[in-house]
Amino acid sequence: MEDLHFYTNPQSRGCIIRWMLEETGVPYETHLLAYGSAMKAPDYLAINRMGKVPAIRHGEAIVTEVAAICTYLAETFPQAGLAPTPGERADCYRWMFFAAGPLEELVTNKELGFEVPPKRQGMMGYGRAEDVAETLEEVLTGRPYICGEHFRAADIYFSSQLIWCFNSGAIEKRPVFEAYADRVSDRPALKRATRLDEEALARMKASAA
Ligand SMILES: N[C@@H](CCC(=O)N[C@@H](CS)C(=O)NCC(=O)O)C(=O)O
Repeated sequence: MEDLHFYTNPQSRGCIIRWMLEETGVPYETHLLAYGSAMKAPDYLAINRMGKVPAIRHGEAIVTEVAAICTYLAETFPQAGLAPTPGERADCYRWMFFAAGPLEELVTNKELGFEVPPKRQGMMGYGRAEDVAETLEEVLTGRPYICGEHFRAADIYFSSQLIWCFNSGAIEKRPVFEAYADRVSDRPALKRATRLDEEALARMKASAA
C-alpha cells in the first residue's frame, strides 16, 4: 500500500490531479478541504504554505503545482505508462511548461478581464492570443496526442489548460482543439475521476448544510 495522500477541493485544479491519480491506478487517500479556513489552517499550511490545493504527500515527499504533481506521479509510477519515452521528452517538457506558463497567464488574464497593452505584449510569455492559437493548431495537427502517438501525463495537464483556454474565450475554439479534447475526454479514468469529484462535492455540501 502506497503512503499516498491527495489534498483537494472538488471544485479546483485538483480535478486534474484526480484524473492523473485515476490514470495511475495507484491507491491513494483523499483529504477534502473547503475553501477558506480549512485551506489556511496550520495542519494544511504544513503541507502547502500557500494554503492552496491541490497537493500530494507521498511518504515524506510533498509536491504542489499541478504540472509538477503530474510529472512526479508519471515518473514515480512508470508502470502506468504515462511518463514520456526518451524520444518524447522534448515535446513533453516543452508543452507541459507552455501550459503551466503562457497558457495559464493567458487564461487568467482573460478571466480577470485584463488586457495587455500591445506595447507590453513582448514581456508576456504568451505574447498574443492569436499566436498561441496558431502555435497550438500547428502542434496538434497530424498527431493524436501532445507528445506524438501515445497518451501521456502531459496530455492530462495540457488538455485541461487548453480546454480552460477555449471555454473561457481566451483563445478561439478550433476543430483541431475540439477533436483533441474529445479524444482525451473519452478516457475511463477521467470518467471515474469526474464521478469521484461529484460524489465528494455532494458530501461536502451535505456536511456544510
Ligand atoms: N499554481 C497552482 C495553483 C493552485 C491554486 O491556485 N489553487 C486554487 C484552486 S484551483 C486554490 O487553492 N485557491 C484557494 C486560495 O488561494 O485560497 C497549481 O498549479 O497547483
